Amino acid sequence: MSKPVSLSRYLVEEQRLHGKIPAQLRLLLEVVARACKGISHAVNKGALGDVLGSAGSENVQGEVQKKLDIIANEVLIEANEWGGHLAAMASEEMDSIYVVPNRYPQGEYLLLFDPLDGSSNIDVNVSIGTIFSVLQKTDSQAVSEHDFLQSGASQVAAGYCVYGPQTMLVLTVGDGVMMFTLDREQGSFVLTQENVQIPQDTQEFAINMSNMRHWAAPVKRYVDECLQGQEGVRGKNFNMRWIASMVADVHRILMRGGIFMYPWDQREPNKPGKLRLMYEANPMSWLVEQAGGAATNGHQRILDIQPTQLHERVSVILGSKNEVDRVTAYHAD
Ligand code: AHM
Ligand code: MG
Repeated sequence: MSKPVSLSRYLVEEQRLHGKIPAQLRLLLEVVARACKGISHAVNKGALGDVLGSAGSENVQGEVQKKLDIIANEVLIEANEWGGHLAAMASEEMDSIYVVPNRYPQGEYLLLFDPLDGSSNIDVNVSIGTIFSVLQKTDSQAVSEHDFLQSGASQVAAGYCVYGPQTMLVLTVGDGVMMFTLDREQGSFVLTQENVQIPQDTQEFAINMSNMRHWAAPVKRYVDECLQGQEGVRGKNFNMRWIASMVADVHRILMRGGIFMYPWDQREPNKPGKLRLMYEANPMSWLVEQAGGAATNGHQRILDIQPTQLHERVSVILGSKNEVDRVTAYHAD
């Protein structure tokens, strides 16, 4: 059996052999991975570490923060602020950007994250995760929120770490999607799946069906047709999964295909969707595209959306290409 490849070795080889990533980006990704290891330890402790339950505060989106949301946010900031590779960070749990303090050198990268996605699953021992996206600052002015407002197509790295039965880090630097499993005895992430590919077709969809009465017609049509099964226009039966952790739902889709939707709905008609563009939809969309899938908001490729706000929301349809194309076409009809 060939020797296991660690995340560090993978990144060094991406830097050295393929010229894909600069040294500073490699360092950044190593630090993010280390932070995820720390979050994984906290998640695993659960009630024994007094990390479960609500923190009694709300984030900028008016959502109740869990203790682990705040712990994960702090772990990511503390790990990343001193290394000299970042100019600033942005997070689902912080109202505005976090500029690297003056006492540390400033680098050229911008890191965005949802420190703990799937918060409603924290206290019930179901998979949750950290999602991250890396951008590059485009000018030499003092860093501001404006620097972050780049489309997802400008990302230089993106990924997530899922805290499930195994802790896995899933990464792209634009050279395919790689999956690393945390070896707890060695304390390192080991490459366990290379060049992940999502099957183009699927018989599995993921959507919160309780919102069905609020959906727009194209989404209703698509799901109705799936539910009709073999007797309907699709001529095949569909299965449904909804974990309510985007990280876990996207992980399943990367592993075996499927379509994930969190579309616009009439509950809050002025919001484009529930999920956040810059630190949820963009990194996941890039991973899915790098694995041969597709990601749209029903009208356009998510990675082409020009953000106007840090915490902007978006409608999300992603996964197996032929299914995403079908739902997108229904929006055009
Ligand atoms: P969060 O970032 O506050 O955890 O919210 C995002 C999560 C996604 O992980 C998941 O797909 C969705 O919210 C579930 O929403 P719902 O509870 O409406 O099904
Ligand atoms: Mg989230």
